[in-house]
Amino acid sequence: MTASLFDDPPQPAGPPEVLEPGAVVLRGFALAQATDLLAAVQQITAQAPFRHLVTPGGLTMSVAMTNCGALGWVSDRSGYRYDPIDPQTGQSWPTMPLLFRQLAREAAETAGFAGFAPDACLINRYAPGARLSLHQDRDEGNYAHPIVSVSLGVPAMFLWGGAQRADKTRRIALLHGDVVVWGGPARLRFHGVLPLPEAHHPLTGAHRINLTFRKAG
Ligand code: MD3
Ligand code: FE
Repeated sequence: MTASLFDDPPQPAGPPEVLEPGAVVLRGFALAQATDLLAAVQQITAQAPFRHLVTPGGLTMSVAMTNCGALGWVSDRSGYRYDPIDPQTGQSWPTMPLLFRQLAREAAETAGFAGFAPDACLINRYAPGARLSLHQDRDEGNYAHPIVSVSLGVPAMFLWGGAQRADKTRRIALLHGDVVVWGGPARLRFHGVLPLPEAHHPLTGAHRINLTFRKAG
């Protein structure tokens, strides 16, 4: 095995890094909780398994998804929505663990968004080659609330665009334990994730797991 850019460097939680107003990267913010977060993801997926959703256009997403919290993000041929019921099981989504809620709240507060109380956590699982094309997150009720994202496992290259799909994009490496808060003027930026490289992480194997915390209701 050769050392590469994708190896985790020794990584203390760093100072908040402002990408642009409202977009704040907290390197290593979730590192100390990573094992507990992943154990909670396992509990959640025992009740609400990862699945590949179909877009309104009929394409199957390469990223596998599930949710916890009062609301879950789903897609099918009829559109995108937040739903209190998992359409696959007919049951409520698993409860959002306290650990998740506290981490999201603390990250948001560190980035300048005090009082963030998410009611939805979308959990994305990337296998090698899985990607997320450029999109905006526009299915939430109130864009005044930020979105908090937590990256775990294999590092990914995140694409950060502008207010229009055609705007120039920047590439930002998101590593195990990194947390990013997207609020204010950054909330409706186009963004995506490049195909996940073949790599191995001791806690997730070939996968990357991303948690995104939202106030959807
Ligand atoms: C910027 N997830 O679930 S996290 C998504 O890595 C999503 O799985 C990606 O985009 C992932 O919708 C990126 C970073 C992220 C999440 C939501 C945002 C950035 C955002 C919402 C608005 C602006
Ligand atoms: Fe998104």
